[in-house]
Amino acid sequence: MGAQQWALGPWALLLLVQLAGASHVVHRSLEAAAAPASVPASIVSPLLRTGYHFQPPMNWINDPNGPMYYKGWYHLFYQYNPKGAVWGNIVWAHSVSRDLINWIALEAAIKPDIPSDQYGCWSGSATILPDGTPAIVYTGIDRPDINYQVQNIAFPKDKSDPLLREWVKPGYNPIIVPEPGMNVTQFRDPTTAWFADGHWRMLIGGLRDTRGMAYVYRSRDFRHWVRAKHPLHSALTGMWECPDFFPVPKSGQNGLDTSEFGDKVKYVLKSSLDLTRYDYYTIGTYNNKTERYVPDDPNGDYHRLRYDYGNFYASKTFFDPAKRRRVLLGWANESDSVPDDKAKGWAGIHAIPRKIWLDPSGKQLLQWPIEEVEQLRGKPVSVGDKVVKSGEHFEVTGLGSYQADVEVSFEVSSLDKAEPFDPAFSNDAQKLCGIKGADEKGGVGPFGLWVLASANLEEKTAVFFRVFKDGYGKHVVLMCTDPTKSSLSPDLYKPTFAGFVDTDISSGKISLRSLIDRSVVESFGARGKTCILSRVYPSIAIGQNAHLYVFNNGEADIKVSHLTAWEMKKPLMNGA
Ligand code: DQQ
Repeated sequence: MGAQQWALGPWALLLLVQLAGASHVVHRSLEAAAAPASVPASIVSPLLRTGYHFQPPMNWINDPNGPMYYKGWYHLFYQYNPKGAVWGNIVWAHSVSRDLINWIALEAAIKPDIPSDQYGCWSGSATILPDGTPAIVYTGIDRPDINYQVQNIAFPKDKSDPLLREWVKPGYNPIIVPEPGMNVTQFRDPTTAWFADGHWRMLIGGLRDTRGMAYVYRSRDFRHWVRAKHPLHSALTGMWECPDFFPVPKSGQNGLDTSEFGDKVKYVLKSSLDLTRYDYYTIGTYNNKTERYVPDDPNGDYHRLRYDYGNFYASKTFFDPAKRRRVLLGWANESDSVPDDKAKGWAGIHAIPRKIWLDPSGKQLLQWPIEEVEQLRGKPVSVGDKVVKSGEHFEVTGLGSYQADVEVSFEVSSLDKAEPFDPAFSNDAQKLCGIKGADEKGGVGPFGLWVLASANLEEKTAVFFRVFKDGYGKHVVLMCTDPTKSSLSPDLYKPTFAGFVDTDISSGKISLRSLIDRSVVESFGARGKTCILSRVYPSIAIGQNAHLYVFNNGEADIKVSHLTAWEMKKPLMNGA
């Protein structure tokens, strides 16, 4: 597969094929886009550009790279095409922030300018060395004909500059090259390094035949690196892009520095699967003497757990020493067409940074939008103790819900009507949700939110739960985002996304939070147990024409115990 292809992902590829030759894009002015609700807007409407999710003023972005905290500033680098809204000409663009929400764009930090990165500066990570110096290790492409991949290092030119504006690449680059016999075009994305037993270690993603690999490299001086005999872990999954490996405390919500060890710690290994374009993780134990990582769940390698069951890829975490938390950043691609992206002049956003920690069960991570996003909340609109009977819905008014944060607690009147669960779907929430979408009447659910909905409900994106009962009397909770009715615009990829929610619903209670941002719906079920990010492009329900509803398409009544919704302000966003 060519680089351009994997950067786009299978659905964009599908669209590309379908759209070859199509020229359907009409650029509309802001006023036209805000025209009466009966006039559908083009998806290139500026009203569909996100308001508070991370993005540069224009052009293509993909993976977050090298996030770190340095001298009071958060630094975020990201894969960026300075020349257009499609993948290519990749540099490390650079933005800084005091709070991970308001961003200032700086000059690109790492650009192709040495022989070992002259055809591209691909993904990588930052490590803060013991004397406080940040080191960036990234993948360089050094041949024009094939994507031959080597690893390079860069350091700040001036460590006293808290904004780290300039980076230098020592003459001894590259620091790691693939060995004979290795797949040289599938060898990339070094992780943050960790230190133990007198050695630094870092992982590099790779592929051996069809086996995805996390190669371990060791160094005493951070300059000379030697591959450990065994990979940290591998599985028959295809290429592992952007591996991430970090410790989490067994209890509590704090994060840990990547070099912390001990009995009170578990480890998380994440790989971004090139074949599916989703980020999967396992939780396990790591022995830094044998250099082995063993997932707790013997079936973990079959990739049961995902950070996000929607559009979220090539993510990376970092330890934030200022708030002692681990923060997760991820890329969400567009799900419109390439011609549309070119007409818009931009493509790609990052999810709202999420704090992550281990669920008390030890079986999964929990995720929650960082608290700093709450500074964008305007006046709250609240609803309490409202019953939504079978087949009914109500509108939440009093805010511009096209750019909003909504938190809702539901209570199901009775679980008796839960539909039987077909175990054939145990590993395929997405298929189940595709069959039983938001409009398919159920027993307990579907209930949830219709967001970015038009007044006549012709357009709407449903974010909802549906409860089943398995053969052992246990309830199975499904969380879905159904965008099949999200837009009247043609040529959009509109998959239903879904994940199971490992929660005890016997009390009937479950919560949902959705961050709505014009063309993004980023949702957190059961306080961060299951997350789904979707890109949607309404043609009517945009700007002030977007409405927010609570709906219940199940037989059992549900109650909204509390709902609070806030219109969200726009932060500083890289000068856009
Ligand atoms: N994106 C980068 C690669 C990485 C991929 C290139 C993942 O380094 O494997 O832009 O999206």
